[in-house]
Amino acid sequence: MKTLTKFTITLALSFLAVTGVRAQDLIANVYGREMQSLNGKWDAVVDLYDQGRKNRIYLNRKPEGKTDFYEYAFENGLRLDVPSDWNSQTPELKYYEGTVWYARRFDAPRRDGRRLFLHFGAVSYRCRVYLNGEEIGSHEGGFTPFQIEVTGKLKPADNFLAVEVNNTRTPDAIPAMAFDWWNYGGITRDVSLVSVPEVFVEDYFIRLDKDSADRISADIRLSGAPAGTSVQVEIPELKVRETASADERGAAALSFRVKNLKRWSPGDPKLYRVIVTAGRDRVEEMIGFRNVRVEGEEIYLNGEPVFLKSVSFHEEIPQRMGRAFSESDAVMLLSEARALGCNMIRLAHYPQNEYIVRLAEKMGFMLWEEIPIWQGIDFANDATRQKAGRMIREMVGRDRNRCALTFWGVANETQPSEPRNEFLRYLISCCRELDDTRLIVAAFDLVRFDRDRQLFVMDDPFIEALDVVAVNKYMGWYHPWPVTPDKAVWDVARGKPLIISEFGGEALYGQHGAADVASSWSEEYQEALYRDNLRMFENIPNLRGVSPWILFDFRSPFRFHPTNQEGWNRKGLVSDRGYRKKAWYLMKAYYDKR
Ligand code: GCB
Repeated sequence: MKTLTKFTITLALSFLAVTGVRAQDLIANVYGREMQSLNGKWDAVVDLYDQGRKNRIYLNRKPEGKTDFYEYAFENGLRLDVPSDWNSQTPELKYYEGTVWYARRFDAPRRDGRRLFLHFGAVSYRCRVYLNGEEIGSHEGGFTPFQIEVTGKLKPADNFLAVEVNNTRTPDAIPAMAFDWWNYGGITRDVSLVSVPEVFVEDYFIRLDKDSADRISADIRLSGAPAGTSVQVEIPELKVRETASADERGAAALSFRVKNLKRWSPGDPKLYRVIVTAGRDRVEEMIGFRNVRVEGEEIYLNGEPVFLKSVSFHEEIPQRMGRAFSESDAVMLLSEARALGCNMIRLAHYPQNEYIVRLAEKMGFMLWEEIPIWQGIDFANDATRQKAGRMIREMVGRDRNRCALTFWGVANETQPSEPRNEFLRYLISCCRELDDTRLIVAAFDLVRFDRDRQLFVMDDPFIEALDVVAVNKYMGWYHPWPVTPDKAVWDVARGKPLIISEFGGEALYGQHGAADVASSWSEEYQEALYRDNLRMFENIPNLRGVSPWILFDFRSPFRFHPTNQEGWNRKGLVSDRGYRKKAWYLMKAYYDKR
């Protein structure tokens, strides 16, 4: 009995230790804090048979006696760049799905009165983190950040940090077993050691109230602060300096009116310097203010109806055949979207790195952000639901101060079922709990042509739970036209705004051929298909935005054709080498006219 109790306690404690990291609330605006970058070359060990944990290689032991030996060493072996995926760094890892250990050493000179957190922008897909031989946390989900407090755990010099990263696809994961993009593994985003005072501003949510052009609300959460600690919010340009006291949980709320506020919009992406102070902590960042709402079939931005001229891209630099991770990568992706004339980006199909989100906001793109609930998700699995809830909270928590964020996407191409409905309702409630100012959207692929009514229709009662309905529809590519495009009339989700969140078809850049045969994979066919779809859009009365699939050709194991695809999805308006295809010019002309 005693043993059992001890065992239970040990188990519970180890569970706590492992999940402790998950419970860590995110520190808002990590890039606005004092931090030491841990990016750079890390040592790496490829662990195909998952032997590393059993052999405790994170201890990085060296032989001491004559008969002492260890069958590993981190030094003098593979070196991998962090951040980056591993697949693009050496040919042997191109298709690798499994475990890779990363390790590096770093110094952390002692400073009294500071708390320290390891911050990972993203690790794909799951990981365990070990510091100086001790497991300190774990995380699942390849596209959202996490942090682990390491106060008191660091030595002034030569700390050994090891990360066990695994990107094996599993049925209970998000995404699950198959998805139409590359399964990049690795420490794919920035790693840093964040330093804050003992009492610090852990999180804040500062926004314009949903229905007011001049009332700002600020919810602030302090860490380590006694009740009554004073919190201050300043917006110098608006002559705002407001204070409040934190309660016993460290929470403080403010609500105040401002004069002469210029609201953020794609045409004028105005941002204000906002400073939050509490005790010795002071954090600042650029924040914009705007109103978004839906009424009937209209989407309003700052009280004006808006049409979404969107495009999607993956977090990938096609020319490098690897994940995008830096600010200059963000410049490349977003410049091409700007050239196309877009006012919005659908960040497909997962939260992309903060450089992209922050630069998009500065450049004036509205954003749709989603977690990878992409077909094939195990909706009946409670553990998967919990995972999705955590993921969506991490996404909303990271980006809710970005006014460019207009839509939280909860799903892409799901089939109706009660477990699905319950799962998605849960995700919506997670979003709304953290943020009641955005619109909730999901993309469906269920639209069909009703021959009796001669109309495109969709039956999925779940749309009632959404602010905006989105449809992926590949007319002319996956679906033959049942009528000519001018007669293709839609009666879908009437009463709500509708977005065509994907449409298009594949073309190999530089391949020319018949404009009327998909199998030619020609630029001419893709261009004709775009022309037809744009014609059909005139017959969708509640259409409030379109988002072609996709800006760039992207790598995908779904795509086997040996000459036309070679492992690439060729639906890009721009080729893998960065050349614009004919359809790009048509889309550009359409956006210029709207
Ligand atoms: C879709 C998916 C997208 C795919 C695309 C395609 O409906 O949402 O992720 O890449 O179709 O090219 O088939």
